[in-house]
Amino acid sequence: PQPKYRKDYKPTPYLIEHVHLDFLLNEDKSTVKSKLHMTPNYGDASTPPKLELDGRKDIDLVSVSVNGSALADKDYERTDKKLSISNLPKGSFDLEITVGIKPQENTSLEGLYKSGGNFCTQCEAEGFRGITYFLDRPDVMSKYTTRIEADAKSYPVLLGNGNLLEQGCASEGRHYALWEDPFPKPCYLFALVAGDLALSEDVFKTMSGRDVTLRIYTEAKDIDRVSWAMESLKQAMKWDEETFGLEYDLDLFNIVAVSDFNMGAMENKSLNIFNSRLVIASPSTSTDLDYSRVEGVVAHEYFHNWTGNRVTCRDWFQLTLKEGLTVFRDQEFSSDMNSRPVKRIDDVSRLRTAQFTEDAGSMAHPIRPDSYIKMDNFYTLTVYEKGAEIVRLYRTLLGKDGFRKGMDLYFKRHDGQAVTCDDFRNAMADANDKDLSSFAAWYGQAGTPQVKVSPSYDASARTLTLKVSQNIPATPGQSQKEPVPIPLAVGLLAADGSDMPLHLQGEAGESGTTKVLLVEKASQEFVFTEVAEKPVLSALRDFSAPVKLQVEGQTDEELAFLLGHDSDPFCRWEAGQTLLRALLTKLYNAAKQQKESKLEDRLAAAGGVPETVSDAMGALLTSKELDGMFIAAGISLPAAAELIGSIPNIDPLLLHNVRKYVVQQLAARLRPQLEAVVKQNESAAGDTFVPGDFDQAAKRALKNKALGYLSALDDPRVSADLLERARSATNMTDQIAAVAGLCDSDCPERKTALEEFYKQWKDDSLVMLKWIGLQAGANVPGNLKNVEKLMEHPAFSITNPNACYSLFLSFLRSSVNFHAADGSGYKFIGDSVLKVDKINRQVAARIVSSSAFTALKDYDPERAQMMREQLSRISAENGLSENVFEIVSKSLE
Ligand code: BAL
Ligand code: ZN
Repeated sequence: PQPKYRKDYKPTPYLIEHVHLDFLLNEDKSTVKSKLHMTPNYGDASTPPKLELDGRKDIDLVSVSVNGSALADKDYERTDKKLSISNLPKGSFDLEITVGIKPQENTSLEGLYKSGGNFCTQCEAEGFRGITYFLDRPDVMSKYTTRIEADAKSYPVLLGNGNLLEQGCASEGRHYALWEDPFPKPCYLFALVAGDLALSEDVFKTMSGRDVTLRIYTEAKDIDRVSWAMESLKQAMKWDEETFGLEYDLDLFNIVAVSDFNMGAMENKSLNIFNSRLVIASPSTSTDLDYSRVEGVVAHEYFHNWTGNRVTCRDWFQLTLKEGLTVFRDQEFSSDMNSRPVKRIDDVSRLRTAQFTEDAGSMAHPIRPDSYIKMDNFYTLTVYEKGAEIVRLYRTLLGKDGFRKGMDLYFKRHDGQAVTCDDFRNAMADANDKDLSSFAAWYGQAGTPQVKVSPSYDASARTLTLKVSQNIPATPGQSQKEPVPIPLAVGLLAADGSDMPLHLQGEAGESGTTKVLLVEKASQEFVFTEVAEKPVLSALRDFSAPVKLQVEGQTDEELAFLLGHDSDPFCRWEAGQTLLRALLTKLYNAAKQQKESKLEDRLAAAGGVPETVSDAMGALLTSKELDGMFIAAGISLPAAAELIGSIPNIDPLLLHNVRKYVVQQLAARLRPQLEAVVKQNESAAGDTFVPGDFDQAAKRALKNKALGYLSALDDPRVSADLLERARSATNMTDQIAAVAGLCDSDCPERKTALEEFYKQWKDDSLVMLKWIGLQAGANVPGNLKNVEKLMEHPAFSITNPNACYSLFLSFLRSSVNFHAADGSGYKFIGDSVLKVDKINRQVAARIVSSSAFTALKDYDPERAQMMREQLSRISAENGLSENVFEIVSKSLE
């Protein structure tokens, strides 16, 4: 397969002003008739160029005509991927195409397919070409009308984009609906749904006083579990009006939940289609985390109506234009709805564990990639999460008002257009009269910048000098890197823990207590004056840029001090994490060096867990001033993924055992405090679960984190207590935490808890996903056999993406079993990728791209070799999808 390159972008020679689609949906074969009003976009060329429409080989072409005349064979040509038409008339013309497709056989879930007996679509990025031949690229924006016809009994609900124009009976028990979308859109935003669905309805009054009807559709059995999604939608609509002055533009907004969906959800114009796990929520079946995901994703898809739909991308290389910006917007929304510090910590943790890993692996790419084989492979953490961090840089530099001015100008200039990331940056720059051209480097370079800060205090001059340097490591295809502009927010703490006033040399006046330094060169110096005493540096406040920071000469005592006092919540949390990362690294290195004695003895000989660390964790655990959610995040150990890459040739099993040792040591030492915390945060009998109540959720988070620590003690009393909790829990957050606490140990309560959980929830497929995930991710040695058995279990279905993600992605997180020294875990994933690829290429690609196979160079040579063997085996497979091929071949380079 040939890659596509960003540099090769050319405008399309034809545009499509209007699209009329007529769907005749049937059980065996469905027919799609399209009538396209084509307009020339080729300038004054004397001969109209060839029209090349995208398609897929499973489309059955029935007829094609231009201006009402059927085309002769010589006028068109078909390949697996294209329909090329020549001898076209000059000027505008109508093109009519009729095709046959078989949605019921479409297991890729791209284009039109069936889920739970209902028809639905997923067209982003390039699924529309599986429905009919079309100019399947985002810079072709058209107005659509859609007629859908199907059997009235089996498919009573017929939904399309925009407004319902008419509906009625068709022949022989069939009915139809005609929809019109007044806003021009690219075909990736097209959607239809035909099915037997229940509906929940509400109304939102917009800021200009218009009533918008809001409808959520699900299978009938789930319809009483959509109130949280509806509430979240209304909050998001209100927030976007208040924050950005953005109002919804139609009188109807539909959300449909389907159970088979490759992604989380999709922002089709006025007809969002959602993976059911991101719509359906109830206290007994959903955790606090599930609730916050529903809130965030409902908002994200709604926000796309402006950032993505009204202003869309010129080409797919620009994906971060809409995704980075929309993730930033949903992060801000969730911060305003809940705890801002906790949201920031969660987002940074995710970025560091998953995006930093991606940025250092074989698939590393800039937020605006230069090339791809399959666009589906670039819906990545880099494009989404790092992209959101780059949008955040503008907000940090320009301030809230400056950022809003930039957004306003962006919409004023580009509403109704398909544009590029440069257009967004220019709007930010022009609205604020600033030169932001150096920010282009963030869009073009992969890799996580490493920033080193060396503070030195001169007592006699009362100055603090910060030497700051940056370095971006080489990534595949990019050996040389330019410095990027890095806003580095810093503060200085006095000995009493208070923030010192800041005076930056060369700037008049005081800069408050947090100063954003703009680091633009490979190395730079900044001097603070009038610094009355030797300060403790608080750097990268609020994680002001997506970089890895190292503060030279920082001691454990300083970190403990920052953990106790920093006014910046992110830096406070980060100080604890830095302490723990340093400890894990030190213990790992010690354990690695002397292999003779027992691991525990080796770790104890290396100093074990020092009191500085356990005291700091103990103080955090019992803090009265901090909320439970923050404390739970603060006492969590950094994920293994944060250390892989920073320790060469890592042995992941040894790292797992070192982490386990640290957890056990902390649990043993802090046991009385942990038990007290559990008691203090127990919910009172009769308490009702209130969705979105932060205080309640914070108590649960802290209690369950403490129980998690206690479970590491392998104490039969703790296991018995956890089993009792699993049985008596009144909400899923507590129930799943109790079962999870038992999952990594071989105690008898583990089996009982899992069996009882299954009996209780076997009829709820969303809860069963949790049950599958818990078992597949367990770190019990030899668990692979159970995971293989799970694949045969009725709760698992290989054609369902959620089930695959729960089983395979959870298994990838089991250090003990995925990284088993005999290579059995790697072989299992190799086999599974090949099996899934024959059914659903996007899911198969997601499994392999989430695996350590894409970062094999970070692992010990034996493991790296075994991973390579699996990659070679996959790449040799006949009929391998382009999706999997792209990831595997890059990982083998
Ligand atoms: N556009 C794909 C799904 C999402 O990011 O909203
Ligand atoms: Zn999105």
